[in-house]
Amino acid sequence: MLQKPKTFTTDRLDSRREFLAKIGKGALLASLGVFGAGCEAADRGLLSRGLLPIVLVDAQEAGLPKPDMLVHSESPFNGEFAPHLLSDDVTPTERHFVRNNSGVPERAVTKDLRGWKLVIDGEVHNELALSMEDLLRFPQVTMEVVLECAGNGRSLFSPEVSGTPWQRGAVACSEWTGVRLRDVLQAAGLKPSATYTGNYGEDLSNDGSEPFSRGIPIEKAMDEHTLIALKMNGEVLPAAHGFPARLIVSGWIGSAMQKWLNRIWVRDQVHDSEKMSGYSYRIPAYPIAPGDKPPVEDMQIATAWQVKSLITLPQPHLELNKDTLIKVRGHAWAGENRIDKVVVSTDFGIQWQETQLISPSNRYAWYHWETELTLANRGYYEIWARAYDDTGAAQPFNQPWNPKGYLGNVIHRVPISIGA
Ligand SMILES: Nc1nc2c(c(=O)[nH]1)N[C@H]1C(S)=C(S)[C@@H](COP(=O)(O)O)O[C@H]1N2
Ligand SMILES: [Mo]
Repeated sequence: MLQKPKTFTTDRLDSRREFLAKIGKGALLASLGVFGAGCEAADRGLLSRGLLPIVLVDAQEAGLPKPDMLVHSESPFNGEFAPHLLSDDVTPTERHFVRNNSGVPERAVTKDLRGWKLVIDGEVHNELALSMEDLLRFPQVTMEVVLECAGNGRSLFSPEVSGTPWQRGAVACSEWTGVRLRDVLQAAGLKPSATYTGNYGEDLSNDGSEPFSRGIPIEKAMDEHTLIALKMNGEVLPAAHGFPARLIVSGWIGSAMQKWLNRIWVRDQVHDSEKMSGYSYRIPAYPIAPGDKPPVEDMQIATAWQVKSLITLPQPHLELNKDTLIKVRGHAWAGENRIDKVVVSTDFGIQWQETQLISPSNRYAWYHWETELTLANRGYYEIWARAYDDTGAAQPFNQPWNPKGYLGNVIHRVPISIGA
């Protein structure tokens, strides 16, 4: 049975209504610390119990959609970019996909930090409620990290699976700055029973459903590349990307990277929220026939991404001339592994040409690759790219199937034509 987290919506709404009725607005403001000192205890208690009103705003208020975005849904907002728009080595914020399970908290738009705390509780010796100033006192680190939705490539699954029909653009590699989660967990003092985190954000849904919450094993939480990010590409986090704080869990699927983070519940067991259970963010423990649904006990939690590449140049359906140099480039990444090589083919995978691989600025950023081709005959061609990682794994020619369309990494094919 799931122990009721303090931020459960039904609980929160009922208590908040009762609470407001009892004390009225003055006390509420006082509890926010607006009227000065002496409210710290009340503040901390109320916030960690989610008793303060959290307002979710719609996509427009959060500056969405971004220009040139392919929008899959407005509410909750989900949008991506075509691969040829993702050619930057470091993805600019205006080209980073957005994946929301619910609304954007109003605070993320107003940038009002009053009443915001990051609570660390559960299997720790000292429960913490950290303000932004507290977090800024920890050493700040910066790294480029690939962030990719587990469902990226879902539209390439056959038979079709339900969920946002991401094409190839629910991936980006921006620069993230913040505090190592490990430093914060060490400050809280992990008990030997600490096993897993349960991560919570402020984007609580209003319909009484369980909030979006996922977790990571303590070993991954203690990895030096797991961050509580406070900045993206040098600026405070944009509303859509989790202001004031989000997790960056390098190499792992995007859903592990909780946005609008306000609580890390250190648990003595694997986090068993709804989004950690059933078929959510879980994949079969063994290969299954396309369309099959294995029993739920054969599903395991999806963690790291697998080897993958993206062609960002040329743009699909371009018409080019024969015997001219065609520049081909893109990115490659491999979850927790390293990229070994990227090869390209223009004859449906019969012959392959190795590309020049450019190492990333730091571990967990994506690699870049480039090459030049010439085609001597007119006609229809596809440029295929295939990445290999340092374990010998490579991208498949056909997409292996799973019930929710996760971790799709089938090789990318870009059609072009060569004129007469
Ligand atoms: N609080 C919260 N965190 C969240 C989500 C969410 O809906 N709510 N979506 C997750 C998923 S599924 C992904 S892929 C990434 C997307 O991050 P981005 O919108 O910054 O690209 O955020 C993750 N963190
Ligand atoms: Mo995701």
